Amino acid sequence: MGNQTVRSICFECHSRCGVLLNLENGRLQEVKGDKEHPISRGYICPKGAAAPEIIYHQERITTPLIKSGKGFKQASWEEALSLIAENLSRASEKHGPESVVFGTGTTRGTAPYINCFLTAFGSPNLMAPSNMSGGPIVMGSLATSGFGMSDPDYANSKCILLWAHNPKKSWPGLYMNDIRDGLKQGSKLIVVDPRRTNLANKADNWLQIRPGTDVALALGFIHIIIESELYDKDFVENWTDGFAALREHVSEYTPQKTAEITWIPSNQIQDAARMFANNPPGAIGPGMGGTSQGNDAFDLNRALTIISAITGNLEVAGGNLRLPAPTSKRSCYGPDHDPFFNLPKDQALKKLGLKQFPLLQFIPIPSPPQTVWPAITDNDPYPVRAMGLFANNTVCAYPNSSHVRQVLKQLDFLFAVDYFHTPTTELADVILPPAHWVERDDVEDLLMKSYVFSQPKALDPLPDCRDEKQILIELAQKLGLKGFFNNEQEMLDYRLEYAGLTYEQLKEMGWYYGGFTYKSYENKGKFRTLTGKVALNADFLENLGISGMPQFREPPESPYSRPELTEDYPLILTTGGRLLVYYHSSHRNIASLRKKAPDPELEINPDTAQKLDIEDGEWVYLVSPRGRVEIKVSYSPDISPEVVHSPHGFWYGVENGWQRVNINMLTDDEALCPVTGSVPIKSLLCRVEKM
Ligand SMILES: Nc1nc2c(c(=O)[nH]1)N[C@H]1C(S)=C(S)[C@@H](COP(=O)(O)OP(=O)(O)OC[C@H]3O[C@@H](n4cnc5c(=O)[nH]c(N)nc54)[C@H](O)[C@@H]3O)O[C@H]1N2
Ligand SMILES: Nc1nc2c(c(=O)[nH]1)N[C@H]1C(S)=C(S)[C@@H](COP(=O)(O)OP(=O)(O)OC[C@H]3O[C@@H](n4cnc5c(=O)[nH]c(N)nc54)[C@H](O)[C@@H]3O)O[C@H]1N2
Ligand code: SF4
Ligand SMILES: [Mo]
Repeated sequence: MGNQTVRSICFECHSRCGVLLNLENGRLQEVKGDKEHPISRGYICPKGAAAPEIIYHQERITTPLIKSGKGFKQASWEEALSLIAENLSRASEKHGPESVVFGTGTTRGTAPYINCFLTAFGSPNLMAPSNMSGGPIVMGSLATSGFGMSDPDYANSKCILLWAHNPKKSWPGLYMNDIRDGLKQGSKLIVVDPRRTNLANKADNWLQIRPGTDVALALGFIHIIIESELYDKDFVENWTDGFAALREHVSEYTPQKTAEITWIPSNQIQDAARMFANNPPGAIGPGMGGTSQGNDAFDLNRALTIISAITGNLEVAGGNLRLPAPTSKRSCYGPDHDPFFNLPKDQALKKLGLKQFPLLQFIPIPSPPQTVWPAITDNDPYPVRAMGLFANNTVCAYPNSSHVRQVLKQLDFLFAVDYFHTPTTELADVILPPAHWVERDDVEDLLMKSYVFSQPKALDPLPDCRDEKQILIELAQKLGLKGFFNNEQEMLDYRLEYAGLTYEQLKEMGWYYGGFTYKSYENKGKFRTLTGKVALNADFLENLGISGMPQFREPPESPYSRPELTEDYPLILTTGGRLLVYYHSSHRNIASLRKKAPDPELEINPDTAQKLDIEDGEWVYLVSPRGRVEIKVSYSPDISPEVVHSPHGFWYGVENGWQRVNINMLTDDEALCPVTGSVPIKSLLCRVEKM
């Protein structure tokens, strides 16, 4: 077979870096960055380079498994899929198709096909972590400007504002070239983060915020920008509604009051707000997680969109661009997620989460996991009895892991599709082994850049592993579903319909670029909102019990909202700042990556640690009102004395690791954002105990 190189797209994370896959005698030897890729330009991170280790890992699941006693026994695909089909049919016959829920973790390619499957099956219930990931960004900006998410055009910006976002670790291939280009051309940099990250260290202004108080800071910014008359008067007059009400609303957020709430010195807040308004065009980067993980996540993303709008930065080069999404609603994040486009209305209205979060009827976001749990435990609003999980380590990913685990155990039937055993697959009745991204053809849209790439496979799946598209096709056949795809080709082409391409054509081209338009509202004469203008006061939401303007809410568990807890839990905990070498709970079993970050480390200010007589490198207990984990102390002068930070996703290699080192043992799943269902995992109370 000899040597061969296949040009493809890495899918170990969402950055979609271009890669060259070098094969020797049919075996993947090496992954290199592709210099010709328009965005990553040759960059590759250690996760991408580790693909051969992942594919040929001795722990990879390489055959279907069926639960047998306390363990699993190997099974044929025929047996495994028949068992799944039998159990899904049983649940559906007894309790209706809505009693079957499929879940995905962060989008890993299969989501659009899973939606189509659920439609054919008749269930409106796709569960995903969108409520703590991009969902609140989409909801907040759609409600304000009529477009769902935006591309921060850093490369052409004169002021880059990174808000709860550390792209050097989380989106290196996607954003770091742009940020470097922008900075090289003299762009200012403002970072809002409780930790002095590498980018915060380079910033003209680093605002070390008290976790969970971002809405107050954003309202403070708006106040300063308006009162200093630094807003774009033409834009505000011609293209926004509700300015007077907004001005009145933010009047209480004086620099003084904002400083008291956020613990950032008031002169610094004023400097930063003025810097952003005085250096157009300015681009705001909200990342995807940090601004979506609070009890006021909807309001934070509305407030950020308002800052962008009143400073004249919407849809201008160097500002925040509207995503044209070449694959439109067939993109992996597209509204094809939504039963309202697909199912009869009475069935769509059964979507879990609608009862608690009525806005989900108008803005298509999958069901928040926390709205699925009561259906499993209490038949509320109706029974959910069977579940299929694709690429989701549910137990470790979602807040309050002991609760999540208890809930999953109450299902009649659970199947999971994963490369490796996890604390979640352990609970499954059937486990199916998927093909790795190197082993599957796929369509990878890079929404933020208006690109869609082909991801041609370089290898066939290991003998008894299967492409998830194929798994869905075979399951649909077993269930006798009408209207689902017949082959993978149809599925790939379906994704590209809006781009007017077939997968074969895209493969020839490598990628398709949809381009951006600036100020599209001028041509159209309107924004895609109810009034045709940017809603600075979205009073139409008041019918749904949602305030027209962003409101700061004190985090549900903070020194001010729960002062009685502070004696036992004196520190503020924020979780989940990304580590470059890991994707969520994955990759801990990959030796080359684990070597780089072997232990979960608690970032703590040395002054705080010393007062507790705790040394650098010491293992301690970290305790919240919900539980206790073990963690290794890492002294960091870059975090304030009242705050500590823990990464998420650790469990592997530690006996009962999901319980002992998984930070979601401490997080809360009850105090949700009332509009989006977001969970406040960036701001909790905790204490550190010596072991
Ligand atoms: N390597 C790697 N990359 C990833 C992922 C991964 O697991 N690993 N996950 C991907 C996914 S699904 C997502 S959603 C994105 C997330 O992407 P981002 O949300 O951009 O995540 P981070 O880059 O870690 O940035 C979050 C920053 O917010 C700061 N922060 C913590 N609490 C607060 C707060 O209360 N206020 C403010 N202003 N800042 C706060 C943290 O210190 C951290 O530096 O990352 C994606 N990229
Ligand atoms: N405390 C805290 N918790 C958090 C966060 C935080 O910041 N703090 N961030 C949250 C966010 S933003 C998100 S998006 C969620 C993410 O949650 P998840 O996406 O569920 O994250 P993972 O733990 O990586 O679980 C993914 C599983 O999918 C498997 N896998 C990887 N690729 C594939 C594939 O192509 N096919 C299949 N079938 N399996 C695959 C991996 O082996 C892994 O076991 O976590 C959330 N959890
Ligand atoms: S940043 Fe790393 S893991 Fe993510 S796509 Fe690029 S190479 Fe792959
Ligand atoms: Mo996410």
